[in-house]
Amino acid sequence: MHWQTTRFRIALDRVRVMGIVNVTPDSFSDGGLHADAAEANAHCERLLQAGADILDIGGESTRPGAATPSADEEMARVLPVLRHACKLGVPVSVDTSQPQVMAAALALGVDIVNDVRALGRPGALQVVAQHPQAGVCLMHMRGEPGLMQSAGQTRYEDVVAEVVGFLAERAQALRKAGVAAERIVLDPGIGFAKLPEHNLALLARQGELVRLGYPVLAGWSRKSTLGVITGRPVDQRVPASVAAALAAVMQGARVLRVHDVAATVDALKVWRAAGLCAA
Ligand code: HH2
Repeated sequence: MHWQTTRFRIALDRVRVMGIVNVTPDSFSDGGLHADAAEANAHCERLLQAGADILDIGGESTRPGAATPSADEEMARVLPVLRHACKLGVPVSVDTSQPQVMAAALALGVDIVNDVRALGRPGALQVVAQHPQAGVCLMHMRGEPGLMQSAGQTRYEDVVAEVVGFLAERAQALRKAGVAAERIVLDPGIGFAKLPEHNLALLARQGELVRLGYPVLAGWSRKSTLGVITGRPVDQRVPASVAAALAAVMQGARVLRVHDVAATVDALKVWRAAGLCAA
């Protein structure tokens, strides 16, 4: 199994760690820490030293209630950092939902479009489909971040069936538009319009998503469900995040989107050494 992207064909026989670089003033766990380009560039390099396989760079916070930046504002945040990251020799992903930002990032040579709205904004799918081989991560969410945790958006009959059905449809729409299956990765969207019990059901039954045949990306890092389970604030969720990441691997995830790269890489090394799975 592999993930075809602009410059790299990423082998997924080994679990890959995607390090998060939030170039935002307001992200839920690290808002403002890497908000200027020089600091974000330095963070990219730190994550690579810690063992990240992929860098995921975003300029919009999707925490509940965060303000949506304009495309121009988002581009001013991320393009300088993407330009720098593309010189570092690893696959680079842009975390965005705006077609204009996707197009500008792909013009720079960025490898992957990671969209929490699964290319749902008008024009987004076309931007990715027109590119010959950029990778794409399609994530499940309902509504918009501002209101996604409201009661209407978190009511599910069967959350796993709905998420799997939604992602299957989105992947099919991309395939119809000419995007090869090997370019597509799916993500259940932990914490996006979901209560803790929904996130935990998606972990327990992640196999149903894996069975669609696309690689699965899991994003549990520092999320609030881990705070609910452990009673810990966001800056004390590293052990819980690593445990959740390993549980996701056990359930078939091949890419882990994380803030705490070194801790995750160490945990994967122990799993590999023990021969527990093809991690
Ligand atoms: N989670 C966040 C952002 N982007 N992309 C994917 N594919 N999967 C995720 O689970 C995911 C994501 C939220 O985390 P973070 O980037 O740390 O926070 P913020 O959105 O506040 O910047």
